[in-house]
Amino acid sequence: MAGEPQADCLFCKIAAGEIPATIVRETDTTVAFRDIDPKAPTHVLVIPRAHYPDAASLAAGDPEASAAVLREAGEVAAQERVAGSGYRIVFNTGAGAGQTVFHAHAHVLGGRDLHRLV
Ligand code: DGP
Repeated sequence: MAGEPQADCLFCKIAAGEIPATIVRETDTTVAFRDIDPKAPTHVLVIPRAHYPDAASLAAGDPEASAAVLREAGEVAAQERVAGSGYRIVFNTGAGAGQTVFHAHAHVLGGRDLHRLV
């Protein structure tokens, strides 16, 4: 069923506490944790607890969780003190765009000059 945890999903396991991660924020519907391979001083992933393979399917299947992910991305930026200098919220969607984990997630990137980040 749409949104149900998937046994073979890395980020479902992080959301369930079965795999350790450096968690920076949690809500009833989202978890935010530091990326294992950071591309900026602040590089946090925000995921919905519900399993959807990418941001578009999340938005279609659970608009409230989709909005919560965006809201939490902003809260992470404020908490990490990068909101004032500017930051990026990135949703890689599809393998051709660099998506490697097929559980919807927002990258929150900040703390350095991001003009040349594609
Ligand atoms: P993407 O390529 O957009 O699917 O982003 C997946 C990100 O997930 C990538 O930047 C690395 C990160 N990542 C992969 N495995 C782990 C893990 O086990 N723990 C954490 N914290 N991050 C992970």
